Amino acid sequence: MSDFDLIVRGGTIATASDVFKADLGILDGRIVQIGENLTGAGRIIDACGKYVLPGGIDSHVHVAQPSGEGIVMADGFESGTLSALFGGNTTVMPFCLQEKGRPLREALTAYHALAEGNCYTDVSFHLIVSDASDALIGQELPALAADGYASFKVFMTYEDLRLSDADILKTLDVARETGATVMVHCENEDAIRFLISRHERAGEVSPRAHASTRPVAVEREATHRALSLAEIVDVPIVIVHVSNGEAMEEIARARARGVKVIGETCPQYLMLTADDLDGMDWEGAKFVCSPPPRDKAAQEECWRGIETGVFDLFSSDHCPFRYADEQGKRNPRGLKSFRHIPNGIPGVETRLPILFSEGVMKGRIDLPRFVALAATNHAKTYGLYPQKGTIAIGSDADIAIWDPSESRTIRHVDLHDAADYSPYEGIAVTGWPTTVILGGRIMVDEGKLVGEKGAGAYRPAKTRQSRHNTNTMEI
Ligand code: DUC
Ligand code: ZN
Ligand code: ZN
Repeated sequence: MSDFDLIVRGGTIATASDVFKADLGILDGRIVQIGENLTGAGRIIDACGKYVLPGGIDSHVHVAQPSGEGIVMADGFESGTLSALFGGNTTVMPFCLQEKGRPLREALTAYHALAEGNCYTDVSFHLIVSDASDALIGQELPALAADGYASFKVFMTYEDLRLSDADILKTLDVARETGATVMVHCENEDAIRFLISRHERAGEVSPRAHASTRPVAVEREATHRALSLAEIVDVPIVIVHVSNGEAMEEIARARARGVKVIGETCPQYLMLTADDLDGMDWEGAKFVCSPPPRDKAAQEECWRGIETGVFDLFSSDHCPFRYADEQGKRNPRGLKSFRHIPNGIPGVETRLPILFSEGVMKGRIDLPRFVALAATNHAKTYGLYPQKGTIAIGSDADIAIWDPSESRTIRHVDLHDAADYSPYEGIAVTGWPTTVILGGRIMVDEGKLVGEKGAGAYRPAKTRQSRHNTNTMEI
């Protein structure tokens, strides 16, 4: 009988703190040995010349999310997690949206049914609070947090989703009581409405106006307000999809005051600018997301945030809509005004290759920082650590083997999502995750899918309270 089911031999292993050469011994889905010259396995993977990294965790992904009348999100769990897998991820965290006036449990039952048997990666869910009713705040959220749904997203924008400051305070307070984590989308809806009216009156309705009606000040003000509300309640907070240096300054200032804040940025704020929304024939719609991409200077500021630790999380905010589709970007109302173009862009498969190529290969960050931004910090922030997000004895054998010499040009035809374009089309990258292992099962072998749909499963998350009780870590 073999000692291991699988050995990964001869690779350079990196965690968020160390880089070393060793073999990994995997048994029953977990890492059981890290050592030299391991032998005795049913299967041995030769990882010489490769990096052996924790499987990526993308903690900001939208799949199968109701997106308004006549609009359909391109990915469900099957294509969304397949695409994530090929991009070196082994866990993704999508959002379960509460329908207004309805219990969240109802939406969760339906969301679980969509995920069940369809996932290529593991999944864990965030909850979107769209209606902070007394029942939700008083009973549902505390019970759900204890049941493994330990993160709530609130919006300061979108007419049908935004919460008042009073409702955000209530949600933050439940998070404080239960040890859940609140993620905030920071943009001032009233200011956006004002600017949209002004643009429409002037006949400015093309996709470019999406960026002009959501300027930096809209995000900066809301970021400041969200941080102040968290400070008042005295609870940690995650500021998601930060796009620019002014919002970063708010985060740094709040930290200096003692607020526990986790900052997240995304590939679109490193690789795109508002000029991309200027494309001919409405092509700019392909880049409509919120907050919008800014300018070259903001890209540099976001890189500085990645290098210096303003950001702990690098997520895709994968939110896919097809372009040439009446239920997507080119829906009939969206062709008349930018404000009906669904917000969001695909990117779950390209997140890590972009960060690796632009970050590690260009010398902006080292391998441990890459691992922290790609996986470890997501697991720590959202209560999945140390089962997920690291290479350690006892952790799930979720591993991405990267070939640092593999050069590719990003082309949507090579990707696995169900959108019909990539906003990163034509970008050259060096380094790609060529083999991906989920819970000890080889899912992608040298670029070929060998694993099965349904190999991925739902994983409950721990609240901060239960993390303290079990001595697991936060960032
Ligand atoms: N917010 C997100 O987090 N994702 C896509 C769209 C949005 O507004
Ligand atoms: Zn958002
Ligand atoms: Zn999002």
